[in-house]
Amino acid sequence: MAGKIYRLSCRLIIGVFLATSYRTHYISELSAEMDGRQVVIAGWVHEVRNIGKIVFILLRDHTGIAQVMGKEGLSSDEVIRAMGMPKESVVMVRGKVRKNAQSRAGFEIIPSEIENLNPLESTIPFEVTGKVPADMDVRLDNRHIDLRRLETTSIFNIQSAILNSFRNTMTRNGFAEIRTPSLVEAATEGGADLFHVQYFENDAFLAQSPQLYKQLAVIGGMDRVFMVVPAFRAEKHNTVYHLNEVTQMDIEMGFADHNDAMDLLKKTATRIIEDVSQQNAADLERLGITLDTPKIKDITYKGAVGLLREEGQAIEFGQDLSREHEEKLCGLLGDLVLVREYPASVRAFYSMPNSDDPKVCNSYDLLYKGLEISSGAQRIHLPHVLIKSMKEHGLNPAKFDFYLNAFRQGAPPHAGWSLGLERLTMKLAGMPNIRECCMFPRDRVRLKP
Ligand code: AMO
Repeated sequence: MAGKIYRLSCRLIIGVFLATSYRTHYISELSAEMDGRQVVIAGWVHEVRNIGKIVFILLRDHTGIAQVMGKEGLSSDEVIRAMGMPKESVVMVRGKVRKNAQSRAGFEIIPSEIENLNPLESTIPFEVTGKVPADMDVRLDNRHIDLRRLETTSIFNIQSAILNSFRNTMTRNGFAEIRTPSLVEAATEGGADLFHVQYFENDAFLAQSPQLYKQLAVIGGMDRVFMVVPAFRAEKHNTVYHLNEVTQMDIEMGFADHNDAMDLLKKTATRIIEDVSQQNAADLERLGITLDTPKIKDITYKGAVGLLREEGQAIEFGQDLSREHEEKLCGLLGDLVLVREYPASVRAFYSMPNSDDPKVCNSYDLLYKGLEISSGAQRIHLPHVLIKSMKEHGLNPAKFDFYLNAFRQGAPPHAGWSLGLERLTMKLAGMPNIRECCMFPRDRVRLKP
């Protein structure tokens, strides 16, 4: 990796706005064509190399690594002082770009000044260079150091591009971004997986999703809304696919059914994959990922059960799909699979029963590379059907008075879905563990940093 300059990532579009008092350029903006140009770069000492007569620092910012020669420009005292700086010292380098065909990037920096901006007072807990691989828990305990690894930066560049693509697609399709509360009085998804909070004299919970609120916005006439929100799941799982605080990218649309929402989900998922593969080419390359945009295969839950049984999997109609089933379906059908019309018993209470087959509801999940990344449904908009479904799901309708009342006051048919940001990042960045794709993950045992 020494001396390698990475291509500009999608975040760095117009250099002129990015200069600060401490730098004129990001490292990825430098090139051999700038031979002779005075520049100021800033970042961390990645490595100090002393090869006989040649001494140099590899300076790293979040865009790449540059070779700063220690032999010329500075006096020998200054060189020695600079070379004595431990790895990960935070420095600013003034100097001149010099074309050098022998350097991997085709140029190097001849420094006139190397300033240590804040001398290290404590040792760095692991090697940022990756020469000595660090355990994931050690990296997560020291996330501010882990983020200095260019691979980690790439994961979050990809995540940023996903969010951007989602927001752009929604805005282009006439959706308005809204905020919904995280403190709620009752479960938004049903079930017992709730974090309890003492809310002054009352009990409250952290929202499992923005579900009820996005529906209220549509009933309120906003028609097309989207949101990016934290969702809190008190699930006791300890798997590589579950977090206890996730980020959901949700939408809800009025005067629409499940088919309309599924069409938009397919369009959005495809668009995100295309955008990431175009805009994050350098990040994907750094992570060793090749992305293609797969065609989406549709299958009903019933069809999926039949297919899985043919393949010798033990599954009965009425059972939810397991992780193994999801992996198998993607193996059989392709990277992107939309499974539709699940049995009502395995779906949330607000899912609309199917008019042709009351055993199933107008719900769907999108699987990507063997993992559920999204789920959604047409919602029940008829109050008497909603009350019946709540009772069948073991919920007390009295707890949902604000929600139920809305359905008695002119609620249009509506539908929506939610994409899990960290799961999607995980699959696009090719990470085996979801914790890698959440900057500060919350799991069964992790509550800091
Ligand atoms: P659901 O509960 O399926 O649906 O959540 C939507 C998406 O969020 C992600 N997700 C998770 N990711 C990691 N760890 C978890 N514990 C976790 N829980 C959920 C998944 C999932 O597909 N209200 C509905 C959506 C809707 O119908 O609009 C809901 O929240 O990627």
